Amino acid sequence: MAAFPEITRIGFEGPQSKNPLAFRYYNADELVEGRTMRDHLRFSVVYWHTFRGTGSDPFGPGTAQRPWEDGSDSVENAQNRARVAFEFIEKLGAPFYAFHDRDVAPEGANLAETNRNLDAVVKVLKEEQQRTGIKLLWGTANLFSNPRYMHGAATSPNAEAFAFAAAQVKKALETTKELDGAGYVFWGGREGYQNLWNTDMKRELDHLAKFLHMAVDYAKEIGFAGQFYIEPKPKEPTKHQYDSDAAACLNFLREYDLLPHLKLNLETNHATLAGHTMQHELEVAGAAGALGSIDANTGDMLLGWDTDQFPTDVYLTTQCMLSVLKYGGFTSGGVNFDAKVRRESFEPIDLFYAHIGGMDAFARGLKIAAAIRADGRLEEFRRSRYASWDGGLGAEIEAGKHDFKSLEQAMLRKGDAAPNQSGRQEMLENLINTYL
Ligand code: XLS
Ligand code: NI
Ligand code: NI
Repeated sequence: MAAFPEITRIGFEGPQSKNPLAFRYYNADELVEGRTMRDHLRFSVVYWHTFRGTGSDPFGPGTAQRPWEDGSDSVENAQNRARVAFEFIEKLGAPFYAFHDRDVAPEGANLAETNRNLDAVVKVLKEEQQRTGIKLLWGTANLFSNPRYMHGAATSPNAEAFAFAAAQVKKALETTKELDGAGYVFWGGREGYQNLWNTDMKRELDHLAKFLHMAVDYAKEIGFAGQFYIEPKPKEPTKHQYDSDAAACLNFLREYDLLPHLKLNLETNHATLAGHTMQHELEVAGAAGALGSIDANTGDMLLGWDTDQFPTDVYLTTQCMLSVLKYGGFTSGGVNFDAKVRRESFEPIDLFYAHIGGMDAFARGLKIAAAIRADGRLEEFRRSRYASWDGGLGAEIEAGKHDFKSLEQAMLRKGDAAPNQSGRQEMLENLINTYL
């Protein structure tokens, strides 16, 4: 029996449509800069929020109505849920999904049983992928919910917690390969600290690097060619997460010779928790050649935690897509909705409204970004702002023809630097608004 009998397939009806169950901007086959919107955006539905979220919060239990759930933690229920998930993703028209090992299958009494449970559900996921053509954007392991990971996983002071996490990631990599996943994500759930009195930070970071190297080596061994990502987040659940922002991740990866193996999976709400904009994080990653994928969501300025709301702000999605296009577009990555419906939006149909809104916001962002690029005035302003580096002294400095002494000579001769030009922030903000 269908879980969403009232929905056939969400279609594109154009901006004039008044149908809340239709796309007004996301037109999968439409070409933007010579590439389909489907291929530009590579939308992905997350299993954890969309199919495991209950609507609970720290102040009360779940509210979500999910009539297909039988209320048990059985493998059968998990297999049925997997079929429902694919019904949803297919009707929505998203080409990808993403999951943690523990989202899809229940834990057993021990590791062996847990692995068997996972295999039993992965069998269904594989069938459903084949039936629908929906692909796995990335897999990951949940190394943060089980109490064994209370002090962290790869950074735990308990060596056997590290070992268990290694076994879990080994299996998750095998599973991701089995499902032909395009990538694999490390989000350091509890890889951080609550206080430094009990923490050997250097040793924990060494362990984290060792863990990631083991993952890279094992992927090579089994022939998993998907892209690895690390997902920055500054805090929550720990006070300080080691992967705190894009720059901290890049520094860590560089220090431990991991940069060739991992790109970044950037999440909007994590960026803002870090005190940055998503645009900042995208530019930091892009400049390092490490912009891999995005977890598309948004926080709430008036709530201080990772609220994981669906992104609907076109200004935000325009910024995201400008950076993504600037750095050549997604290859293995995509726009992964790491977002959840609000506790008050408890009906199954709300899952459709939420994803339609996010997809349309990104489709608009893509089209606006492409228009800004085609128009060229923004880029031309930015380029001309650096004109002093294109010839004369600037070009000589860039070419390595100067040192402090020669520059002192040049400025002694001139007496002062050339006058500055206006940054024109307001003019540029006005320009951006003309495209919206
Ligand atoms: C949590 C993270 C998590 C990762 C995957 O805040 O966003 O959902 O994306 O482990
Ligand atoms: Ni995320
Ligand atoms: Ni998050």
